[in-house]
Amino acid sequence: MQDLPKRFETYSEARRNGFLKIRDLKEQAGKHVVGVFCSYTPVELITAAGAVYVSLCGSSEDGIAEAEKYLPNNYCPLIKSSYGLAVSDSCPYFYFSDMIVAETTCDGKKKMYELMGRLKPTHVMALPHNPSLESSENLWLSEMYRLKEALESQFNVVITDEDLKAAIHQKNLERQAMVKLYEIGKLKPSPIRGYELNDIVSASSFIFTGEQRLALLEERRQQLMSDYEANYKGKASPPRILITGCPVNGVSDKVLKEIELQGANVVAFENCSGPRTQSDLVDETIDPYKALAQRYLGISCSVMSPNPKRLETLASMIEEYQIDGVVEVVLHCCHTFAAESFGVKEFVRDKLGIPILSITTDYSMGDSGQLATRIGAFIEMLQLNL
Ligand code: BJ8
Repeated sequence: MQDLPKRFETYSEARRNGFLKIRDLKEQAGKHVVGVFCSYTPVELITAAGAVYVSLCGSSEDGIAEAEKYLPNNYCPLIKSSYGLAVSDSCPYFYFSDMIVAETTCDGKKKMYELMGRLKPTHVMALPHNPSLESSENLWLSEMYRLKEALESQFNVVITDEDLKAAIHQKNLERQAMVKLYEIGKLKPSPIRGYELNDIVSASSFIFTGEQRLALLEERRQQLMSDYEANYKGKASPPRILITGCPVNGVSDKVLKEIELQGANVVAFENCSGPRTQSDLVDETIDPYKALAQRYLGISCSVMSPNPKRLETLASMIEEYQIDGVVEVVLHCCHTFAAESFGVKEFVRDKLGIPILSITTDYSMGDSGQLATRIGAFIEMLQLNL
């Protein structure tokens, strides 16, 4: 087992150190590595195949210029960054990946995966888009079996039901630990900045064993609880912000950090950095493949249509986290989140009566001044309302 880091590393530290860990896992422990891009990936199957998984989502401008040689300019920055880093051999995690597991989520990603298949063995799961249909669940169940076969054939292993059940159990424990960490944000005032919380969640994807992830998440949660009791309890809370929309790793400095620099606190995430992707467990009492199919089809990303669960989740999180304002982040050219923006604003502002700021942005810093002005005005308005 690798040495446990003494504390939770920052995202950039974890990303840098993770590269050495993954090299050792491959070269010394003989582990296979699977690159993944999305919360819909049933990672338990990868673990059950004896492999480790690593997120390959691009979160910086690096790679975008390279990607534009192959993909249209008007693609979302997450897709361009991910592909650009892969095709230019600039991402060590892509380099060490033996196989990519991806899904037909948005149009941009699924067409990008066709090109990625030229670089590495790429297994694309056919994700159905209407989660309420019985036929969707049947299709998604058959995709679980197809992934099992692909992993078995790629790595020359057999995935037993026992292996899979053990992987499901371990991942459920991690999800529960992650949700308990997110729920620190329910404390008022919260003892953690949203910028750091997002950093912890992102950094945890560069810890490659479930036991280590679990131990560090629990340790950080206990530190935060002690900090709350000693330094925060009974004090006034700054305006409490919920983030919704696209993944924010590539814009965290100019959005999350800026919100907190200007005096508010990001306490909740209704996106892929938050409990949306963690709170539902995989049912350990039924057939493991059926349980995986049901659980993963229940994720309320905007690639689903219709997607009523997102609004239900927003309503319950706004109440549970005592939210004063919502900031919606849409990455340029992300059609699914952009199209849901109208309904999200209507629901949050008109139905729930909560102010909402909608931001459309990309990974460049060119609009950071303009965003700072808009965020500042929004927070000032929230402060007046408190
Ligand atoms: S489950 S949010 S990780 S699809 S931002 S690439 S949707 S054009 S990242 Fe996502 Fe899975 Fe959904 Fe989460 Fe396309 Fe939009 Fe870009 Fe996106």
